[in-house]
Amino acid sequence: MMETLGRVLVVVPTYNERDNLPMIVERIRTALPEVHVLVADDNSPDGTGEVADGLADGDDHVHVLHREAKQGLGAAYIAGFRWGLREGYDILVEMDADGSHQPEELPKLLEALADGADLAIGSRYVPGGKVVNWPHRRELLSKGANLYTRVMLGLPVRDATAGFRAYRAATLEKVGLSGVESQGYCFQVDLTLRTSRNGLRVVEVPITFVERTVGKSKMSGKVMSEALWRIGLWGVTGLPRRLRAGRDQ
Ligand SMILES: Nc1nc2c(ncn2[C@@H]2O[C@H](COP(=O)(O)OP(=O)(O)O)[C@@H](O)[C@H]2O)c(=O)[nH]1
Ligand SMILES: [Mg+2]
Repeated sequence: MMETLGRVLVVVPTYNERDNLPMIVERIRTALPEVHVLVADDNSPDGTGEVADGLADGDDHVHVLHREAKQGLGAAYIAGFRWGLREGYDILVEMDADGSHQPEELPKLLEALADGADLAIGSRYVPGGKVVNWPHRRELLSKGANLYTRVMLGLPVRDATAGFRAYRAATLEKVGLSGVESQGYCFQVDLTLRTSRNGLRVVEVPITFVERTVGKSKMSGKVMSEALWRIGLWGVTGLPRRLRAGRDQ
């Protein structure tokens, strides 16, 4: 499968993940020894960047992108994707550093790409998908965000906010990253919408999301309010298109 897919880069964004990073890099490298890893660190005060440098020193499959300051998950991914596209990778994967996304499930996502998907989403909300150890209110927030997204945008995706995904380089090139303004977690919805609107094939693969046991979540009020207003705005500006599409059916 890996021969048909080409070179794979797993982008791992980090902010204060010093105690998680060695574990996740080790698990990625063991699950799929061919893939490369890019840590995109926002100058974490806890020294995650130096930990990443140490890992890269001992392994030519590990790379580090040092960013100046905390600018959000979306901004870190855009910088990581740009780096990967420039370096000629064929597949770009998103994965959290905290162990919530299990590297052992990555082959399933890559298989979906090998079977013809342009974007494979590791989904918690399709049959077979699961969430382990999330507090009730966090699960409600995630399900509410997905419901809001579906109502606003009419996307045929159950888990549009998911952060465990694999893109073909060609998908990102077609979609274009220069117009993406989302800084926080709504970046995930933004790229799902752009991929779908470009007529590309989005496939959801069931995964088990396991809540972190080490470190703290970076979910914040700022992240939530950005998602709320941006998704609302995309919903309103995309309405004429949805009405036209409905009439043409
Ligand atoms: N570089 C960077 N990484 C971030 C930022 N915000 C979150 N992350 C990383 O994104 C991943 C998911 O964040 P997390 O806090 O676990 O979110 P949650 O799982 O939704 O609670 C983790 O690897 C974080 O370190 C950011 O502003 N910049
Ligand atoms: Mg997490």
